Amino acid sequence: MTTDTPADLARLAGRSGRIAIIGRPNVGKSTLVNRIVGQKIAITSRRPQTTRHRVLGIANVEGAQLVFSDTPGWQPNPRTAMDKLMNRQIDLALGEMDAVLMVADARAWRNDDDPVAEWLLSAKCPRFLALNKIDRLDDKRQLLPLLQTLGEQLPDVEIVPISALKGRGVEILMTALAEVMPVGEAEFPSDQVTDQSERALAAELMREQLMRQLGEELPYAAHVAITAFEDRPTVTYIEAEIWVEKPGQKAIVIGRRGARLKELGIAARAALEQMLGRPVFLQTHVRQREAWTQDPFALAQIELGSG
Ligand SMILES: Nc1nc2c(ncn2[C@@H]2O[C@H](COP(=O)(O)OP(=O)(O)OP(=O)(O)O)[C@@H](O)[C@H]2O)c(=O)[nH]1
Ligand SMILES: [Mg+2]
Repeated sequence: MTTDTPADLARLAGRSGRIAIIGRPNVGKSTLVNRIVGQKIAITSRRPQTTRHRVLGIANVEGAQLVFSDTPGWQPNPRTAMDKLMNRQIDLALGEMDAVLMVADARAWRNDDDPVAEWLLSAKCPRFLALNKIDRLDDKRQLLPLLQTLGEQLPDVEIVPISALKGRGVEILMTALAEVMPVGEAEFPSDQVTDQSERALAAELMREQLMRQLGEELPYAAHVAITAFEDRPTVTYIEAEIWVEKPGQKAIVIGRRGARLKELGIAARAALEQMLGRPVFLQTHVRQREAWTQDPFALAQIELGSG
């Protein structure tokens, strides 16, 4: 437990750096970034492989600036072009870090956590492991054996139990991270929370609804492109295209008599209005684009996070 007094915290002032967050899919990386930043800047869902490209989340703590790179879940055996794209996004985040933070599930260590832990151990900067979802443990004592084993297996890794969803342990983690940041000027203005444009975030919020509402039916290959984003006098006018690969997928997204698409639109509009703080008029179209996941131009758009 940290018991910092205000005088202790003063040592954090004037520090600034980047932290890469890595972990297998679905452990709560994006939930943690949203919690840290205090706003929804990264989409989350129950499904693995929700995050596709690196997103920066910027937080300021006691005069220190922490810039987190949220990354897609690590894929040990990338097969498709999309898998490879996602792993490249992790490399990108790791190339620019001052600390690396692995996230794992506090309930159980899994085999696919191992390659991520190996990466963590090979990093040349301060290393942290957040054991997430402690709110789901029936008894906190369940954590002790895991803490002991990991403590032995991961020397020089600071381990912090957290609940990204409930916010538990997150301040302790942030203070510990701030302490190892290099002294230097803040990279971003103190009111900036992400590097993504509102337009790119709009595409992501729409895709989040696809991931959440379509569950297993979702064509993994669905993509959202924003084709218009205009601030008009009383509303922000947004046009979005949902790309799918097969006619059957198009029918799923549209639903019976358009019911599914309508639900998606209602939920996405609410999320967009919350993000923008103003009314939104949203038009959505579904387009079938055969094999777009093989199209380098379409993939490049995703890679650049341009929606
Ligand atoms: N109970 C509980 N659930 C959590 C916690 N953190 C995240 N979750 C849930 O875990 C699921 C996955 O969360 P994400 O933040 O999307 O996970 P991710 O690691 O970013 O996943 P990918 O982007 O697919 O790699 C969501 O349903 C979250 O609500 C937590 O602390 N407690
Ligand atoms: Mg994610």
